[in-house]
Amino acid sequence: MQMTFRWYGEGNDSVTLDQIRQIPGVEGIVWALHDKQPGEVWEKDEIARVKKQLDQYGFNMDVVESVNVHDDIKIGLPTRDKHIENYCKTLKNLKEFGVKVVCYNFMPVFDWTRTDLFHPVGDGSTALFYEKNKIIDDPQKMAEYILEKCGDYTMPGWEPERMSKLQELFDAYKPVTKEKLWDNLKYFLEAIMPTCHECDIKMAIHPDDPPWDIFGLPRLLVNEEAIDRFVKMVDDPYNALTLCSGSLGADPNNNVADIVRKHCSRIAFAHVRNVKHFDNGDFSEASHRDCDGDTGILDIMKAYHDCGFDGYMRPDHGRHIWGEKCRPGYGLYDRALGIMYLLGIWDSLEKFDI
Ligand code: DNO
Repeated sequence: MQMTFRWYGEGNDSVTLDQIRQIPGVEGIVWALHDKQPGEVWEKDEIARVKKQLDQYGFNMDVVESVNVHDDIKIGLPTRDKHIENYCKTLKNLKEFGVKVVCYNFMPVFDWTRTDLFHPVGDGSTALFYEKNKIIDDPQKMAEYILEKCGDYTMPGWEPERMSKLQELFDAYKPVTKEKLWDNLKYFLEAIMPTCHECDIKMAIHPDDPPWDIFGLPRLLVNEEAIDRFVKMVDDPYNALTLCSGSLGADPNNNVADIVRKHCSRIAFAHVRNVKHFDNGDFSEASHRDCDGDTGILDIMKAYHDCGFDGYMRPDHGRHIWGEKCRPGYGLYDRALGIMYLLGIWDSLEKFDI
């Protein structure tokens, strides 16, 4: 397993590479060109600039999160082929810099969705929170809230340019049923697989977060059955998974450790995050410590270890602690604590025969 840490880039993150270097065990930075719109080609000189920054600290740039997929591809419009061609150009440019895994998602309109980005946990810290009753019929209000709370930082998937055309986007997705979305995902993957082979880059899909339909939009990667379907649909080692324990774990019916055991060979990238459920269907994100949530962090780490997982891993969202001002879920302190917890489990599993 190789431990990594997500960083949004110079001038775009409250956390610095210098700080990340001081967290034990981090080998690589999970990065992206966050100013790129979905569909734009990532040019070599732009990638080289990031590489130079990471090189100074000895970090690898093996994992990109995300190269976002253009809505035309998800909707299945005739213009998708042009966007797929651009996607392949980006993959070829990334290959020049040794990138091995590209994390992406296939969620319509929104990326991950929460109703409160700074919900009090009760101990003075705050965490991302999902209140089921708030996600019913007003996506515009939701988008405005997210954009306002993010302040100067643009959240990937919530780009103000896209959010300003929300109604248009919803209209464009109207004919896209769940089955159509599956077809469009298959079309995309089959079109890019030859380039992935040529470039030795695994495409690692991120599950839908939360793992159910929202605002009437279909969502695909929501449970074990859907993941079974996904890996069989394009049965190729380069068609891989970003297994996000927090996304899948938001549904108490999902057993993430079981999914790890079943699909470990197809998991290229592991996001480890803990979630606490409430009886009414709400959930809150929690510290990485097993007993602080319901995701089964210990079982998940044991499953990865038992399977000999040799992919990339990162702590996922943290709480906001010690007064830190940061991107929602992406501060330094709680994610650094998370890494130490995950490495503590991993090192113990390595050393003792448990
Ligand atoms: C949430 C992230 C996601 C992820 C995208 C991948 O914090 O894990 O936003 O980066 O869904 O495209």
